[in-house]
Amino acid sequence: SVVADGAVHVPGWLDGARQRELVEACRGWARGPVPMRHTTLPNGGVMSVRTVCLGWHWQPYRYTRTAGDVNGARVAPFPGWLAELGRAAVDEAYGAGAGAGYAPDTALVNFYEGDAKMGMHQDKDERSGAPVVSLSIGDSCVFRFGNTRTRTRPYTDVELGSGDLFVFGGASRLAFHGVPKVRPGTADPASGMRAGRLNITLRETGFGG
Ligand code: MD5
Ligand code: FE
Repeated sequence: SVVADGAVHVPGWLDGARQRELVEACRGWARGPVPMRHTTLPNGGVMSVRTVCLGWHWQPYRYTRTAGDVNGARVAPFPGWLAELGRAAVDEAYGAGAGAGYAPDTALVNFYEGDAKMGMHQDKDERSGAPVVSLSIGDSCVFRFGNTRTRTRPYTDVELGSGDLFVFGGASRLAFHGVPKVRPGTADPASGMRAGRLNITLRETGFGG
């Protein structure tokens, strides 16, 4: 369903087998070369989610090839099959053919465990206007989709479940958003997640090379 201009939610887009494949892949990426970790913010705060990146490493608030804030290693490459999945996702959300030129070069994998959440923020460290593709697996959550002006109301709360696709493009690309709550124990075991919520976002950094 269309939540706002350019923001499209497709519940249950990933089948169980695809979810389990992604969970397995994330388990591998979480081990290295850059281990999944809680990101420390410049103000000294520590994010409650744990994150691992592919292609480019996001450290607040820039993209680098090596994880200077973790272990200095170069991040794992962004796999071609994940870009292909991203193009299929954009086709699904915006219509056949819409994904043809989509060339994501980074993925942020966020793992929400316990009472992990994410405060309202904008994603504006990318230099590309291309959409962000978001895939959710495991426990369901409340996703708060806001506006481009403030981190407060008006916003719309959307329930995201396992296998859901959300694409944020156009006017919604720079909207404030966050995850105020994950619902513990709601993961379908068929997703491959025993506990917690996994979110994979595909992005174009616009940095090239
Ligand atoms: C999550 N992750 O569920 C979300 C999904 C992040 C993050 O917010 O930055 O890692 S991505 C949601 C998103 C991306 C770009 C634009 C908008 C939402 N939006 O306009 O609402 O872990
Ligand atoms: Fe975000």
